[in-house]
Amino acid sequence: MKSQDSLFITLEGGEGSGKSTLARKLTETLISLGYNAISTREPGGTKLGNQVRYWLLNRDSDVSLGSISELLLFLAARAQHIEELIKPALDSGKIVICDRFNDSTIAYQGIARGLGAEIVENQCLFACQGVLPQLTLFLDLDPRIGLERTKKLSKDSAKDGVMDRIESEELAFHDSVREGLRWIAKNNPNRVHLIDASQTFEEVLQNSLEIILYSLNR
Ligand code: T5A
Repeated sequence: MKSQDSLFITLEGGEGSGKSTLARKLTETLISLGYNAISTREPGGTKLGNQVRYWLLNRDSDVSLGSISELLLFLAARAQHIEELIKPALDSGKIVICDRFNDSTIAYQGIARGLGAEIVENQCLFACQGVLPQLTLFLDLDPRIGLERTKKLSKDSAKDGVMDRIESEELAFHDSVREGLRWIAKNNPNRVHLIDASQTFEEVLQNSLEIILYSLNR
């Protein structure tokens, strides 16, 4: 195993932009190169996070959810995720790759739901207690392509093409998420790297690895 400093990496992007596939492959590749890396996702990563994920995403859940409750549930899952998994992993020198984090909350709840980017960012900072990503890969993709990929994936996995509560929002909502993520990338050029997710998966992986290895060897 290489001696390394910890690195907190987040993957951001719209539905079906390839984050989960990339998180898996990046972790495998970094481990094969001798790095100590783990991947996790939001909402999720802990028992509480997985329960909250069900309330947030499952369309069969009979829990009704307003925008503010939705925001606070994402943040409750995040606070627990940081305390239970992310901070201990970083403290022990690991590379942590997290599929979605604060930028998703700012883009989905702050911008697309209209709660306000600044107020949501402040709530995120409170939930994170100083644990923030050093590097973010933003997989930028037209939501029309991403949603098609997601539909195909859920068909193939016998979910019969059923979309979750947020995936099934209107296209205008997903366009607004993309604009929100682009705005965040523009305002955080040192942290956020935009990757064209319409390329082949191999190209996306190669671009991502180059950015991560550069950051690790700096
Ligand atoms: N959310 C989340 C909020 O509203 N606020 C928040 O604060 C947070 C944290 C999470 C939902 O919650 C919302 C956002 C989401 O709506 P989720 O199921 O975790 O729900 O949703 P996603 O993260 O969007 O997961 P998806 O699986 O839909 O998308 P991914 O992970 O981006 O895509 P992936 O890797 O599963 O790929 C989809 C398909 O495309 C193929 C893959 O093989 C797969 O079949 N693929 C490619 N095909 C062609 N070219 C490429 N380059 C490809 N890369 C992958």
